[in-house]
Amino acid sequence: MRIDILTLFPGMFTSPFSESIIKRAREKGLVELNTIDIRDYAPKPHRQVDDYPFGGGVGMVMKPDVIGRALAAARGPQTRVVYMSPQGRVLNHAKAKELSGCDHLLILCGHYEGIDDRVLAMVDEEISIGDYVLTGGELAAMVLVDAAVRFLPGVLGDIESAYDESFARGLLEYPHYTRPRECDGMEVPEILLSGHHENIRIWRKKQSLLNTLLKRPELLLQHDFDDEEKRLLMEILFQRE
Ligand code: 21W
Repeated sequence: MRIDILTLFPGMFTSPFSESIIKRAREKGLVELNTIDIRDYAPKPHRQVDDYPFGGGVGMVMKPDVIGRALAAARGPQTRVVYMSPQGRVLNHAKAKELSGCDHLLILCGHYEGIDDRVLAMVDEEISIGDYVLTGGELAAMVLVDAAVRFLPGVLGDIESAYDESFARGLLEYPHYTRPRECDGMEVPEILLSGHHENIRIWRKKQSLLNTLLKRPELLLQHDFDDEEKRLLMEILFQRE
């Protein structure tokens, strides 16, 4: 997979993409990551990338002609163009997975107060990372890249990818414990020490449901319950064992 990021601040991406799992994925050739400086497509001598808003108002607006040239130069025959925007659909597991299937992803980051609205006609979709205001699209693009790259085959080890089925299943994870058995007076649940794998599996499934009910109840509304989950949820709700 190739990912190109169009930004006025390519330097922001240097260390996040040179550490840990993303670094390893690049070294293995699983993803090719490039940043493209939008300013390279602004005409000399001033290299102006933004201008005053028509109709007046505060702040500057990024110029559509400059962005258009940068997009055109980076676009290939199979390119998916995403614009990071607070007005986009909010990123989730399914969208990250979908984008990880693209051959070529081109991500546009805005900065300053915004971008000329005609740029929307040049992109496939707008994606937000949540309902809060950032200073630009760069951090959001890093979040999207991180979430997508970890879906690429070979990026995560066998163990790490086995953990992954939590959001895929639409529930939160069950709680994890390691040594010591007692920490600050808090014990590891007895069942995890029992060696009874089937009971542990069921306990974890129930904890996963309980966790979701308590922390993210809205996830349950969309969840497709299997029979065992229905039974365990009944046990939780009606205190039956
Ligand atoms: C913040 C851009 C506010 C536009 C004209 C004058 C990308 C983001 C961003 C930003 C405005 C994402 C205006 C969650 C985010 C991003 C920078 C609005 C008003 N127009 N996901 N003033 N939150 N943010 N401009 O902020 O680019 S994805």
